[in-house]
Amino acid sequence: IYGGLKVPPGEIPWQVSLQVRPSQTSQPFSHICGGVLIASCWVLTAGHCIEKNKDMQVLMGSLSLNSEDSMTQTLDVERAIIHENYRETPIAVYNDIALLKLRGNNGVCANETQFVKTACLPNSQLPDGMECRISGWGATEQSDYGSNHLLEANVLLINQEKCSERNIYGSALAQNMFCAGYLQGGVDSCQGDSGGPLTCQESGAHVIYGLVSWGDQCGKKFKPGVYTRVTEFVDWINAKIQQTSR
Ligand code: 4AZ
Repeated sequence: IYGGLKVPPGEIPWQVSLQVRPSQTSQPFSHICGGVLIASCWVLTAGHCIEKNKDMQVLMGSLSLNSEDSMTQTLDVERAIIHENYRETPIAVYNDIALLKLRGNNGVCANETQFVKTACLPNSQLPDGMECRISGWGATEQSDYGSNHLLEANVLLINQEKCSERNIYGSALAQNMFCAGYLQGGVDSCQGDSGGPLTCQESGAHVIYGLVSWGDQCGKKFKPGVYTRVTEFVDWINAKIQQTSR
């Protein structure tokens, strides 16, 4: 996160860290992406975060990546479901969404605590200009390697036509993506934040509108962050969860 601040305990309890173990086992797990807890056994993340044939785990309830404490819950990923139309081209990443099913006991995976809670899925579009929140352990203006402590920043939803102008993203911006941030640059998501949440508050509830997806570098003028438009994928999410639980 560029232009971010440290997150206080319990403020973003749906934020998870997606971690992979290198192909040679016995190596430790390391953070690759963010994710969002949407149900006890389900995490939403970006499609480009999934590394096939590698062990994955999810860390939740923790603000710091290098010190596990009593608030931390760590769960294995039982299965990753990448969107059927996920595609990466030199121009953009399309349908950049995936679901992770966690390994649990009798349908219970994450235990709800003050530090671990689910976020809501959206059921309406939001107006341009609304202030929303992004978070993650990704690259900062100080470090390409990311932050050890979870950071957050406020961003504004940017009008789709505006963000499709030639000097911004032109035709690379599809309808199931949206831009958020500031056209003057500075505050943005970055590498390592991918798959993490963009939430907006609606009558007190925190609703997951976007997943960090892509952008032309980070914090640059006229190059705001691009997010997967979660409203376009709610039916897909519900269908996959139902199919898998049957
Ligand atoms: C990345 O490389 C990435 N500024 C993520 C987010 C943004 C740019 C790049 C948005 O994963």
